[in-house]
Amino acid sequence: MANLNGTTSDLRAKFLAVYDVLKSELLNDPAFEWTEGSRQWVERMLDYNVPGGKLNRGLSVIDSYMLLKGKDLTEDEVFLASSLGWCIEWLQAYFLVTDDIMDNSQTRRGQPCWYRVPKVGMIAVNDGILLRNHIPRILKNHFREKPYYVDLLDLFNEVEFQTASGQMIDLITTIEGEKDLSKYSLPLHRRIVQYKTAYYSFYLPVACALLMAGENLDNHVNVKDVLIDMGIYFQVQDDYLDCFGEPEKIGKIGTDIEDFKCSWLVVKALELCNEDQKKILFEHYGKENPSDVAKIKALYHEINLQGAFEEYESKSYEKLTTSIQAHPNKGLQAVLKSFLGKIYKRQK
Ligand code: GPP
Ligand code: MG
Ligand code: MG
Ligand code: MG
Repeated sequence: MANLNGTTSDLRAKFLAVYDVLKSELLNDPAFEWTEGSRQWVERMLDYNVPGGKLNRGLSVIDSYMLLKGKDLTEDEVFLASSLGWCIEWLQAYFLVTDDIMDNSQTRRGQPCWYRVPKVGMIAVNDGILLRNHIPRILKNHFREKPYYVDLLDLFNEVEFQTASGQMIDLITTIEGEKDLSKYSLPLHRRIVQYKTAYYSFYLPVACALLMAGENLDNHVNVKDVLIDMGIYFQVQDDYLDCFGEPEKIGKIGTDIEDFKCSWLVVKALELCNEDQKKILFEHYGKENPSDVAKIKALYHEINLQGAFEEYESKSYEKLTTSIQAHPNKGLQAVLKSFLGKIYKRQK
């Protein structure tokens, strides 16, 4: 039976079962002399940070691989596609654990950010490094003999580099003493979110499925382009939800206004504001004080940013649908459509 995500509940259960297998292999990694304490630490850290999200990225690898093959997968193929899916969830856990420190965030997935858990603190930095190191270990355990092994390693390395570069430009626009709203623009926003979000969240799952299907990634540049555009739309939604989403639903409390982020909302606000409203923006954006944040939020309501977002959302949907329909390969069309269906008008 297909659930709202278009993934069968059976497949979701199989995917979750693979997490236990991978975790157990990592907790018995022969390259380290485990003790009771170290094993307990890593197990708790993994359970806290890896499986608790929407799992969209991970499940998409299985979905996409199935649509590319055009027939049911063998048990072995489901296991392998799930393992790659989990590698992306591990990558995501590594990014989120460290991003929450950099963004000074409070909560994630409805619980305190890992670094805010008592006795964790800055050990979370090393946990992030461990999460990142688990990925090539999982790949080595299950893909070493595959003809596409080198391409997989290269793919994860490229995408991690792109994400860290995007994160770098996300962060350096907020440097204390250099805060300047007039440098914020739609092209700068696009550059940040393309790199920090789109490659790892949208291109990576499909690229993993393409490699499993024996494809050469160089032949799929147009699929990549559509996925990048979808990823940009996804991060605009994330920026919108940071301010207008319900923390109970999105599982996190927004920090973009306090952090002086180059969010889609502030870029759009700069476009819509009159001179007086711009003064409010320049005076109160990027301050910790709740009364400054409240002034920015009131201004966002006054200029109907929600309406501007809804317009952006339907225009993006139309554009993406048109690009998907222009794609010659039916299997890939189905992959892209399934992705778009999962995120259109998301509330979390
Ligand atoms: C999302 O930004 C981007 C990431 C989580 C990538 C982080 C990359 C690193 C190399 C650490 P965000 O801060 O808007 O996400 P969220 O709203 O979930 O905190
Ligand atoms: Mg961030
Ligand atoms: Mg963040
Ligand atoms: Mg965000």
